[in-house]
Amino acid sequence: MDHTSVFLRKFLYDEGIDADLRRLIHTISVGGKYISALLQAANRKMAGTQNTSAEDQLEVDKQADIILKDMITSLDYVHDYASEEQEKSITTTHKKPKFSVSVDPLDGSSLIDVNLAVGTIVGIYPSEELINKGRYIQASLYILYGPLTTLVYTSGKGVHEFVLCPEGEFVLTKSNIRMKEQGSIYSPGGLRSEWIESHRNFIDDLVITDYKLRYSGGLVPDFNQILMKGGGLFSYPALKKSPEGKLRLLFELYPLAFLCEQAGGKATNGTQNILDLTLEKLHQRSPVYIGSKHEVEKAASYHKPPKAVKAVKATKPPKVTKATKASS
Ligand code: FDP
Ligand code: ZN
Repeated sequence: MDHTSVFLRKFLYDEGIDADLRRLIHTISVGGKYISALLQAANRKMAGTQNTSAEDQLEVDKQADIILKDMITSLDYVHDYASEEQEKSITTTHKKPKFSVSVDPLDGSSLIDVNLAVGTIVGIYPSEELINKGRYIQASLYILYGPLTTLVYTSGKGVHEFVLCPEGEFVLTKSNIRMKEQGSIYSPGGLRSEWIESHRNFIDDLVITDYKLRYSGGLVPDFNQILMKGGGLFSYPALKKSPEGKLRLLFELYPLAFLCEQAGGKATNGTQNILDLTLEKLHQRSPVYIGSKHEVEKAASYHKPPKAVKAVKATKPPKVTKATKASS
Protein backbone atom coordinates (compact mmCIF):
# COMPACT_ATOMS: atom_id res chain seq x y z
CA MET A 1 0.00 0.00 0.00
CA ASP A 2 1.38 3.45 -0.86
CA HIS A 3 0.01 6.97 -1.27
CA THR A 4 -1.32 6.12 -4.75
CA SER A 5 -3.41 3.17 -3.48
CA VAL A 6 -7.14 3.43 -4.20
CA PHE A 7 -9.25 2.06 -1.33
CA LEU A 8 -12.57 0.32 -2.00
CA ARG A 9 -14.54 3.08 -0.29
CA LYS A 10 -12.88 5.82 -2.32
CA PHE A 11 -13.36 3.85 -5.53
CA LEU A 12 -17.10 3.42 -4.84
CA TYR A 13 -17.40 7.12 -4.08
CA ASP A 14 -15.61 8.08 -7.31
CA GLU A 15 -17.85 5.68 -9.25
CA GLY A 16 -20.81 7.75 -8.08
CA ILE A 17 -22.41 4.86 -6.17
CA ASP A 18 -25.35 5.75 -3.91
CA ALA A 19 -24.17 6.38 -0.31
CA ASP A 20 -26.29 3.57 1.20
CA LEU A 21 -25.08 1.06 -1.37
CA ARG A 22 -21.50 2.17 -0.66
CA ARG A 23 -22.01 1.61 3.05
CA LEU A 24 -23.55 -1.80 2.38
CA ILE A 25 -20.66 -2.93 0.17
CA HIS A 26 -18.14 -1.57 2.67
CA THR A 27 -19.91 -3.42 5.51
CA ILE A 28 -19.78 -6.69 3.54
CA SER A 29 -16.07 -6.14 2.89
CA VAL A 30 -15.47 -5.74 6.64
CA GLY A 31 -17.42 -8.99 7.17
CA GLY A 32 -15.06 -10.57 4.63
CA LYS A 33 -12.08 -9.45 6.72
CA TYR A 34 -13.51 -11.20 9.78
CA ILE A 35 -14.19 -14.37 7.79
CA SER A 36 -10.66 -14.26 6.42
CA ALA A 37 -9.38 -14.06 10.02
CA LEU A 38 -11.60 -17.01 11.02
CA LEU A 39 -10.08 -19.09 8.24
CA GLN A 40 -6.58 -18.07 9.30
CA ALA A 41 -7.40 -19.46 12.72
CA ALA A 42 -7.66 -22.83 10.90
CA ASN A 43 -11.11 -23.44 12.26
CA ARG A 44 -11.84 -26.81 10.66
CA LYS A 45 -14.24 -28.02 13.31
CA MET A 46 -17.53 -29.58 12.17
CA ALA A 47 -20.64 -27.92 13.54
CA GLY A 48 -22.48 -31.24 13.81
CA THR A 49 -25.44 -29.79 11.87
CA GLN A 50 -26.61 -29.74 8.25
CA ASN A 51 -27.80 -26.88 6.05
CA THR A 52 -31.07 -26.82 4.06
CA SER A 53 -29.42 -28.77 1.25
CA ALA A 54 -28.47 -31.55 3.72
CA GLU A 55 -24.78 -30.66 3.56
CA ASP A 56 -22.70 -31.00 6.75
CA GLN A 57 -21.89 -27.61 8.22
CA LEU A 58 -18.49 -26.57 9.53
CA GLU A 59 -18.19 -24.15 12.43
CA VAL A 60 -16.87 -21.57 9.95
CA ASP A 61 -19.94 -22.01 7.70
CA LYS A 62 -22.15 -21.03 10.61
CA GLN A 63 -19.89 -18.33 11.95
CA ALA A 64 -19.48 -16.70 8.52
CA ASP A 65 -23.28 -16.63 8.22
CA ILE A 66 -23.71 -15.08 11.68
CA ILE A 67 -21.07 -12.41 10.96
CA LEU A 68 -22.69 -11.36 7.69
CA LYS A 69 -26.26 -11.60 8.98
CA ASP A 70 -25.52 -9.41 12.02
CA MET A 71 -23.56 -6.83 10.06
CA ILE A 72 -25.90 -6.62 7.06
CA THR A 73 -29.22 -6.62 8.92
CA SER A 74 -27.94 -3.95 11.34
CA LEU A 75 -28.01 -1.47 8.45
CA ASP A 76 -31.32 0.28 8.86
CA TYR A 77 -32.22 0.20 5.17
CA VAL A 78 -31.73 -3.55 4.55
CA HIS A 79 -35.00 -5.42 4.09
CA ASP A 80 -34.28 -9.13 3.48
CA TYR A 81 -31.21 -11.21 4.28
CA ALA A 82 -31.30 -14.55 2.43
CA SER A 83 -28.50 -17.01 3.18
CA GLU A 84 -27.58 -20.36 1.68
CA GLU A 85 -27.06 -21.54 5.25
CA GLN A 86 -30.64 -20.79 6.29
CA GLU A 87 -33.93 -22.30 5.17
CA LYS A 88 -35.84 -19.02 5.05
CA SER A 89 -34.84 -15.44 4.46
CA ILE A 90 -34.82 -12.99 7.36
CA THR A 91 -36.97 -9.88 6.97
CA THR A 92 -36.03 -6.92 9.14
CA THR A 93 -38.48 -4.44 10.64
CA HIS A 94 -36.53 -1.43 9.39
CA LYS A 95 -38.76 1.48 8.43
CA LYS A 96 -37.14 2.55 5.17
CA PRO A 97 -36.05 -0.59 3.36
CA LYS A 98 -33.90 -0.03 0.31
CA PHE A 99 -31.95 -3.25 -0.41
CA SER A 100 -32.30 -6.99 -0.03
CA VAL A 101 -29.19 -9.13 0.10
CA SER A 102 -28.47 -12.76 -0.85
CA VAL A 103 -25.41 -14.39 0.65
CA ASP A 104 -23.50 -17.63 0.25
CA PRO A 105 -21.35 -17.05 3.36
CA LEU A 106 -18.69 -19.68 2.66
CA ASP A 107 -18.83 -21.44 -0.66
CA GLY A 108 -16.67 -24.51 -1.26
CA SER A 109 -16.30 -25.38 2.39
CA SER A 110 -15.57 -29.02 1.49
CA LEU A 111 -12.14 -27.64 0.44
CA ILE A 112 -11.27 -26.26 3.86
CA ASP A 113 -9.73 -29.46 5.23
CA VAL A 114 -7.40 -29.66 2.20
CA ASN A 115 -6.42 -25.99 2.43
CA LEU A 116 -7.74 -24.90 -0.98
CA ALA A 117 -9.35 -21.54 -1.68
CA VAL A 118 -12.96 -20.80 -0.69
CA GLY A 119 -15.19 -17.75 -1.11
CA THR A 120 -18.19 -15.63 -0.11
CA ILE A 121 -20.75 -14.68 -2.78
CA VAL A 122 -23.17 -11.74 -2.42
CA GLY A 123 -26.02 -10.34 -4.52
CA ILE A 124 -27.70 -6.98 -3.81
CA TYR A 125 -31.25 -6.22 -4.99
CA PRO A 126 -33.65 -3.32 -4.58
CA SER A 127 -35.89 -4.22 -1.65
CA GLU A 128 -39.13 -3.24 -3.32
CA GLU A 129 -38.64 -6.12 -5.75
CA LEU A 130 -38.90 -9.64 -4.46
CA ILE A 131 -35.64 -11.41 -5.19
CA ASN A 132 -37.16 -13.52 -7.92
CA LYS A 133 -35.34 -12.48 -11.09
CA GLY A 134 -31.66 -12.09 -11.67
CA ARG A 135 -32.25 -9.00 -13.81
CA TYR A 136 -33.26 -7.03 -10.69
CA ILE A 137 -29.74 -7.38 -9.32
CA GLN A 138 -28.07 -4.06 -8.60
CA ALA A 139 -24.63 -5.10 -7.45
CA SER A 140 -22.76 -8.32 -6.84
CA LEU A 141 -19.43 -9.34 -5.44
CA TYR A 142 -17.39 -12.26 -4.25
CA ILE A 143 -14.58 -12.44 -1.76
CA LEU A 144 -11.95 -15.07 -2.48
CA TYR A 145 -9.92 -16.41 0.45
CA GLY A 146 -6.76 -17.71 -1.22
CA PRO A 147 -3.10 -16.93 -0.56
CA LEU A 148 -4.46 -13.37 -0.84
CA THR A 149 -7.97 -12.25 0.06
CA THR A 150 -9.51 -10.50 -2.94
CA LEU A 151 -12.86 -8.83 -3.52
CA VAL A 152 -14.29 -8.71 -7.03
CA TYR A 153 -17.26 -6.45 -7.50
CA THR A 154 -19.66 -4.86 -9.96
CA SER A 155 -22.52 -2.41 -9.66
CA GLY A 156 -23.18 -2.47 -13.38
CA LYS A 157 -20.21 -0.28 -14.29
CA GLY A 158 -17.60 -2.91 -15.07
CA VAL A 159 -15.83 -5.46 -12.90
CA HIS A 160 -13.06 -4.49 -10.48
CA GLU A 161 -10.69 -6.38 -8.18
CA PHE A 162 -9.40 -5.30 -4.77
CA VAL A 163 -6.82 -7.03 -2.58
CA LEU A 164 -6.94 -7.03 1.21
CA CYS A 165 -3.61 -5.51 2.19
CA PRO A 166 -1.82 -6.19 5.52
CA GLU A 167 -3.00 -2.80 6.84
CA GLY A 168 -6.60 -4.06 6.58
CA GLU A 169 -7.83 -2.08 3.56
CA PHE A 170 -9.15 -3.45 0.27
CA VAL A 171 -6.98 -1.78 -2.38
CA LEU A 172 -7.81 -1.59 -6.11
CA THR A 173 -5.62 -3.95 -8.14
CA LYS A 174 -7.52 -4.37 -11.43
CA SER A 175 -10.26 -2.23 -12.91
CA ASN A 176 -12.55 -2.96 -15.86
CA ILE A 177 -11.65 -6.63 -16.09
CA ARG A 178 -12.74 -8.09 -19.44
CA MET A 179 -13.23 -11.60 -20.77
CA LYS A 180 -12.21 -12.44 -24.32
CA GLU A 181 -14.81 -13.79 -26.77
CA GLN A 182 -13.09 -17.16 -26.45
CA GLY A 183 -10.78 -18.61 -23.82
CA SER A 184 -8.68 -21.77 -23.56
CA ILE A 185 -9.45 -23.27 -20.13
CA TYR A 186 -12.43 -25.25 -18.83
CA SER A 187 -13.71 -26.19 -15.36
CA PRO A 188 -16.20 -29.04 -15.61
CA GLY A 189 -18.08 -29.62 -12.32
CA GLY A 190 -19.88 -32.83 -11.37
CA LEU A 191 -19.16 -36.51 -11.85
CA ARG A 192 -18.70 -37.53 -15.50
CA SER A 193 -20.75 -40.71 -15.12
CA GLU A 194 -23.62 -38.55 -13.84
CA TRP A 195 -23.52 -36.03 -16.70
CA ILE A 196 -26.35 -36.00 -19.20
CA GLU A 197 -25.28 -37.08 -22.69
CA SER A 198 -25.46 -33.67 -24.37
CA HIS A 199 -23.11 -32.25 -21.73
CA ARG A 200 -20.65 -35.12 -22.09
CA ASN A 201 -20.55 -34.59 -25.85
CA PHE A 202 -19.98 -30.87 -25.39
CA ILE A 203 -17.11 -31.38 -22.92
CA ASP A 204 -15.53 -33.95 -25.25
CA ASP A 205 -15.67 -31.29 -27.95
CA LEU A 206 -13.73 -28.87 -25.71
CA VAL A 207 -11.15 -31.58 -24.92
CA ILE A 208 -10.45 -32.37 -28.57
CA THR A 209 -10.23 -28.67 -29.42
CA ASP A 210 -7.35 -28.35 -26.93
CA TYR A 211 -8.93 -26.64 -23.94
CA LYS A 212 -6.84 -27.03 -20.82
CA LEU A 213 -8.48 -28.53 -17.71
CA ARG A 214 -8.31 -26.15 -14.73
CA TYR A 215 -10.58 -27.20 -11.87
CA SER A 216 -10.20 -26.89 -8.09
CA GLY A 217 -13.73 -27.88 -7.01
CA GLY A 218 -14.51 -24.45 -5.55
CA LEU A 219 -16.92 -22.29 -7.52
CA VAL A 220 -15.39 -18.97 -6.47
CA PRO A 221 -11.72 -19.79 -7.25
CA ASP A 222 -12.72 -21.67 -10.42
CA PHE A 223 -14.83 -18.80 -11.73
CA ASN A 224 -12.21 -16.28 -10.60
CA GLN A 225 -9.56 -18.12 -12.59
CA ILE A 226 -11.62 -17.93 -15.76
CA LEU A 227 -12.32 -14.24 -15.22
CA MET A 228 -8.71 -13.30 -14.40
CA LYS A 229 -7.22 -15.40 -17.23
CA GLY A 230 -9.48 -13.50 -19.61
CA GLY A 231 -11.92 -16.27 -20.54
CA GLY A 232 -12.84 -19.94 -20.70
CA LEU A 233 -15.76 -21.88 -19.27
CA PHE A 234 -17.05 -23.07 -15.91
CA SER A 235 -19.89 -25.57 -16.08
CA TYR A 236 -22.02 -27.51 -13.63
CA PRO A 237 -24.54 -29.42 -15.74
CA ALA A 238 -27.89 -31.10 -15.33
CA LEU A 239 -27.16 -34.51 -13.86
CA LYS A 240 -28.99 -37.74 -14.70
CA LYS A 241 -30.34 -37.97 -11.17
CA SER A 242 -30.73 -34.23 -10.57
CA PRO A 243 -31.77 -32.35 -13.72
CA GLU A 244 -31.39 -29.05 -11.82
CA GLY A 245 -27.68 -29.66 -11.27
CA LYS A 246 -26.10 -28.57 -7.98
CA LEU A 247 -25.53 -24.84 -7.84
CA ARG A 248 -28.04 -22.42 -6.40
CA LEU A 249 -29.60 -19.74 -8.56
CA LEU A 250 -30.00 -17.02 -5.94
CA PHE A 251 -26.94 -17.58 -3.76
CA GLU A 252 -24.38 -18.52 -6.40
CA LEU A 253 -25.51 -18.06 -9.97
CA TYR A 254 -27.31 -14.70 -10.19
CA PRO A 255 -24.35 -12.80 -8.64
CA LEU A 256 -21.70 -14.57 -10.75
CA ALA A 257 -23.80 -14.24 -13.92
CA PHE A 258 -24.06 -10.48 -13.36
CA LEU A 259 -20.28 -10.20 -12.85
CA CYS A 260 -19.68 -12.34 -15.93
CA GLU A 261 -21.97 -10.26 -18.16
CA GLN A 262 -20.36 -7.09 -16.87
CA ALA A 263 -16.97 -8.49 -17.92
CA GLY A 264 -18.28 -9.20 -21.45
CA GLY A 265 -19.06 -12.89 -20.86
CA LYS A 266 -22.30 -14.86 -20.71
CA ALA A 267 -24.09 -17.28 -18.37
CA THR A 268 -26.87 -19.73 -19.25
CA ASN A 269 -28.48 -22.91 -17.97
CA GLY A 270 -27.62 -24.43 -21.35
CA THR A 271 -30.32 -22.62 -23.28
CA GLN A 272 -31.67 -19.70 -21.23
CA ASN A 273 -29.83 -16.77 -19.75
CA ILE A 274 -29.27 -17.25 -15.99
CA LEU A 275 -30.35 -13.69 -15.17
CA ASP A 276 -33.65 -14.25 -17.00
CA LEU A 277 -34.58 -17.34 -14.99
CA THR A 278 -37.32 -16.84 -12.41
CA LEU A 279 -36.67 -17.93 -8.85
CA GLU A 280 -39.58 -20.01 -7.65
CA LYS A 281 -38.08 -21.18 -4.38
CA LEU A 282 -35.26 -19.78 -2.28
CA HIS A 283 -32.85 -22.69 -2.62
CA GLN A 284 -33.65 -23.41 -6.30
CA ARG A 285 -30.82 -24.97 -8.28
CA SER A 286 -29.90 -24.66 -11.93
CA PRO A 287 -27.38 -26.12 -14.38
CA VAL A 288 -24.86 -23.48 -15.43
CA TYR A 289 -22.53 -22.60 -18.29
CA ILE A 290 -20.62 -19.44 -17.48
CA GLY A 291 -17.63 -17.72 -19.06
CA SER A 292 -16.62 -16.54 -22.53
CA LYS A 293 -19.43 -16.08 -25.04
CA HIS A 294 -17.99 -18.51 -27.58
CA GLU A 295 -17.94 -21.48 -25.18
CA VAL A 296 -21.33 -20.67 -23.63
CA GLU A 297 -22.90 -20.42 -27.10
CA LYS A 298 -21.21 -23.64 -28.15
CA ALA A 299 -22.76 -25.30 -25.06
CA ALA A 300 -26.16 -24.02 -26.22
CA SER A 301 -25.68 -25.70 -29.61
CA TYR A 302 -25.43 -29.04 -27.77
CA HIS A 303 -28.49 -28.36 -25.62
CA LYS A 304 -30.94 -27.29 -28.27
CA PRO A 305 -34.41 -28.67 -27.61
CA PRO A 306 -35.23 -31.28 -30.29
CA LYS A 307 -36.47 -29.53 -33.41
CA ALA A 308 -40.23 -29.51 -33.55
CA VAL A 309 -41.51 -31.19 -36.69
CA LYS A 310 -42.74 -28.40 -38.89
CA ALA A 311 -46.49 -28.55 -38.91
CA VAL A 312 -47.78 -28.90 -42.43
CA LYS A 313 -50.62 -26.51 -43.03
CA ALA A 314 -53.69 -28.54 -43.50
CA THR A 315 -55.22 -27.82 -46.87
CA LYS A 316 -58.75 -28.68 -47.70
CA PRO A 317 -59.00 -31.35 -50.34
CA PRO A 318 -60.36 -29.87 -53.55
CA LYS A 319 -64.05 -30.25 -53.88
CA VAL A 320 -64.84 -33.06 -56.13
CA THR A 321 -67.34 -31.73 -58.54
CA LYS A 322 -69.14 -33.69 -61.08
CA ALA A 323 -66.99 -32.08 -63.76
CA THR A 324 -63.61 -32.99 -62.20
CA LYS A 325 -64.89 -36.45 -61.48
CA ALA A 326 -65.72 -36.86 -65.05
CA SER A 327 -62.25 -35.78 -66.22
CA SER A 328 -60.38 -38.25 -63.96
P1 FDP B 1 -18.96 -27.27 -1.91
O1 FDP B 1 -19.91 -28.42 -2.06
O2 FDP B 1 -17.59 -27.66 -1.44
O3 FDP B 1 -19.54 -26.14 -1.08
O4 FDP B 1 -21.83 -25.15 -4.30
C1 FDP B 1 -20.86 -25.72 -3.59
C2 FDP B 1 -19.66 -26.30 -4.30
O5 FDP B 1 -18.71 -26.66 -3.38
C3 FDP B 1 -19.01 -25.33 -5.32
O6 FDP B 1 -18.11 -24.44 -4.75
C4 FDP B 1 -18.34 -26.26 -6.30
O7 FDP B 1 -18.21 -25.72 -7.60
C5 FDP B 1 -19.25 -27.45 -6.31
O8 FDP B 1 -19.99 -27.43 -5.09
C6 FDP B 1 -18.47 -28.73 -6.41
O9 FDP B 1 -19.32 -29.81 -6.24
P2 FDP B 1 -18.91 -31.34 -6.49
O10 FDP B 1 -17.67 -31.59 -5.73
O11 FDP B 1 -20.10 -32.07 -5.99
O12 FDP B 1 -18.71 -31.50 -7.96
ZN1 ZN C 1 -22.26 -22.36 -2.25
